[in-house]
Amino acid sequence: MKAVILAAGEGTRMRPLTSSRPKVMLPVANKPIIEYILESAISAGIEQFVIVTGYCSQVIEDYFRDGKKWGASIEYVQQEKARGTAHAIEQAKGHVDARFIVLNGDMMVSSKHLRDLIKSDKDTVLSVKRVENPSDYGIINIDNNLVTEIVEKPEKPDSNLANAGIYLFDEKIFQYISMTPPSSRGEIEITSTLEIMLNKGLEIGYRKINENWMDIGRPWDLLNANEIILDHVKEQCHGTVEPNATLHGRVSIGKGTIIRNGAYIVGPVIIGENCDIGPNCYIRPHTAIGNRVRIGNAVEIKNSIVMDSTNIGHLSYVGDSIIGTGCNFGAGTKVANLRHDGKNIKVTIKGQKIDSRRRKLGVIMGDNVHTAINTSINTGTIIASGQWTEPGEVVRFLKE
Ligand code: TTP
Repeated sequence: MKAVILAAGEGTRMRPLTSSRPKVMLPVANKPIIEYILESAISAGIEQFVIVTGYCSQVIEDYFRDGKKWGASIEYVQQEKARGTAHAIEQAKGHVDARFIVLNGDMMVSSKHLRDLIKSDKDTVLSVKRVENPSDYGIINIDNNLVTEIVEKPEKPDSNLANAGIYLFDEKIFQYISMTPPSSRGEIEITSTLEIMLNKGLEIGYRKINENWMDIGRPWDLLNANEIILDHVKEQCHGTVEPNATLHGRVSIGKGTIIRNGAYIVGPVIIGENCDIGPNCYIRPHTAIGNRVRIGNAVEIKNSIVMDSTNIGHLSYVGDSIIGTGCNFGAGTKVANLRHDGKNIKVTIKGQKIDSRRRKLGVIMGDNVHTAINTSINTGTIIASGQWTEPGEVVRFLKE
């Protein structure tokens, strides 16, 4: 059986992290989100993939190429414009067999669930996950082992089973996709297609996900996923650790990386290749540092994702933050990650203040940002790619 992975969306809610890459290529514990899905599907026995690409498609193709490195074969189809999930699936027509699975490229799921899904005897099956905040999801109502209704983000949900973005289809789906009109947000959505099928009396089955499932839509979801994945990181060292550096717990160190004296690292932490860490820095749990990163003297960093080729050279604090590629922190740059009143941190996403449901959240920084000395960054601030700050500047909420 083949799997279709939907990876054409930009991930507008992730801006500015998606300024040079699609959402599915954002790193969690130093690997793109989509790689976890691919690996789960491969463990479930799937060897052939169709990846639907669009926004920044080259980034995906350059990384996965023909898939051989993963023991799989990957074909790419283009969705010219992100016109919706059903429209994305339609691009795979002619590239799949009679039965196939579809996976959103921006979530994580276990191979066990995929193995169970593949075994289903129904032609159309949705994966559902019990969630605490059903109003944020497409909610599935059920009766007698069948789906009866799909309601997008209901104000008063009748169930807490969310559509997990993982489906089993047969070729009939293309016929119903071609009948699907654009939704109120102008997209040809697979949930609208499924509603048409329900109205026509077709049976849609569902399968509950009993293991971990993560939907990664907003920047802080990356931090939540990073924490969960790093909890299973393997302790390994392919670099050099100077004799007076201290490593506690599980720390993974990549090839060509040097950990200098006085560095104090408490795992779970992953550090990529060719990094220069220390002397005298403090790296705390749940931190993922990409390749060619410099973390210098008197820098403390915790629970953060730092992407490739970024320098945090001296006297800085970075907590609960996501830092893009090629950034440079001036000496003394500090990131606030906790409000005085301890309330949840809100972030402005597409012009709206959204509760991140996190008490601790620092900065979401795009690529190639340069902060000048003594820059102070407030909680939940977004800094657009390519921005520079003035010495002593205080950055609040949004810098574009
Ligand atoms: P969404 O999260 O609904 O959309 P998005 O990735 O564009 O993100 P945002 O809402 O922040 O702009 O997409 C779910 C999955 O489907 C995701 O893996 C991207 C993929 N997708 C496509 O491949 N084509 C599309 O036209 C759309 C809308 C999504």
